[in-house]
Amino acid sequence: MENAIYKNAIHHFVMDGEPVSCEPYGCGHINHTFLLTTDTGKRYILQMLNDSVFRDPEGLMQNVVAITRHIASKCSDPRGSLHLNPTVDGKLYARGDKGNVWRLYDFVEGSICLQAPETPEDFYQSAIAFGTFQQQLADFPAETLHETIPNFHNTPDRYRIFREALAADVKGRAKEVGPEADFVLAREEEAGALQRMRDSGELPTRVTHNDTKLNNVMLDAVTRKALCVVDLDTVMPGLAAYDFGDSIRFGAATAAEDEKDLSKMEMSLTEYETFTRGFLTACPGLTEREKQTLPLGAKLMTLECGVRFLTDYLAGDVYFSIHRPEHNLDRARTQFKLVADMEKKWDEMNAITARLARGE
Ligand code: ADP
Ligand code: GN1
Ligand code: MG
Repeated sequence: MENAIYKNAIHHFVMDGEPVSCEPYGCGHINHTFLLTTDTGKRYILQMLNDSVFRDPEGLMQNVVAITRHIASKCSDPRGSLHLNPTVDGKLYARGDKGNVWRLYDFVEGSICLQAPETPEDFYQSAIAFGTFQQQLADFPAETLHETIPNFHNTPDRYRIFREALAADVKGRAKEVGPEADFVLAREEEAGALQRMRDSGELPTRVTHNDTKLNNVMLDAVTRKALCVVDLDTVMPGLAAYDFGDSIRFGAATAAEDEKDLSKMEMSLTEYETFTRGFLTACPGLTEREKQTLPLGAKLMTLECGVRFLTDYLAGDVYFSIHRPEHNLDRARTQFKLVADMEKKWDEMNAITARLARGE
């Protein structure tokens, strides 16, 4: 632990016992996450926030505190909400010696976190987790939240940034991505549909998580029931279709987000139905119009994520962590394959959603 980057961060926090180990943990693409264990056996999640992504750590941490308190007030199980540990001087986060922002959560004990559903019930439980999250925050004053990443799911704005990266071509990679760029640009009109409905007020603004990957859900290790959701950095005002859609993008996919063999990548209609049933059960207050837009959320969140991966590939891999040179390009390709598959299954996705929305 002597020379590690967290060395000067740890001593800022109030904790139970003395740290004995601290290891990199999880598969997130953005923050640096460590599992910290003390000599009393207590475990914590220590995180260094990615401050080039999150420019307002103070506002972000105020969001996290307000949201976790609100959720904690609504559930009896202490594992139903994340618990932040303050610094010795009562702050929500610490600054390391390089100015980095660090925070310390209790580890959610007796839990598991999956990269892909092992059973349909796991995916159903993730729908319960994200649906419950949105339901619990239905009475939270959304306007008091800081916008931690402005325009996060503003798909037209993601297109604007993509076009800029394609034109700038700082790494000379544009010549490698012709088919992918064509795929993106051919869908530009439809890509703006949710944003137009948000701007016109046709869809209500809700408090949304905005990063509803399966690996941001904790399940009980024994019962495998939903416990809570983690990764609250992007909780902001948004649309129900964002949270629903991003979950489908990641969890209803038949292959990993970075699978190279695209023939393995499809959107499972069975998983789609499973998730939709869980989400509508846990979050019954959606308007009819919101329910109708859920399939669109799945398609557009997937397209948007592919656009973001492709943009990052063009820009030289400056945003998402990569583990191989073409990682972002591989990720973009899986997302476009998924979008194409959703286009094929579009009528079925809508029929399933409508049937479940009618309670059948
Ligand atoms: P990132 O923004 O990099 O995705 P996350 O907050 O999602 O960071 O954390 C990365 C991983 O660490 C999660 O996918 C989850 O497996 C694990 N994790 C995060 N917070 C906790 C916690 N409080 N208890 C247990 N595991 C956690
Ligand atoms: C990032 O932080 P993580 O790994 O849960 C990203 C999401 C993307 C996702 C793609 C703050 O999520 O928006 O959908 O990667 N988070 C941020 O896997 O940009
Ligand atoms: Mg995460």
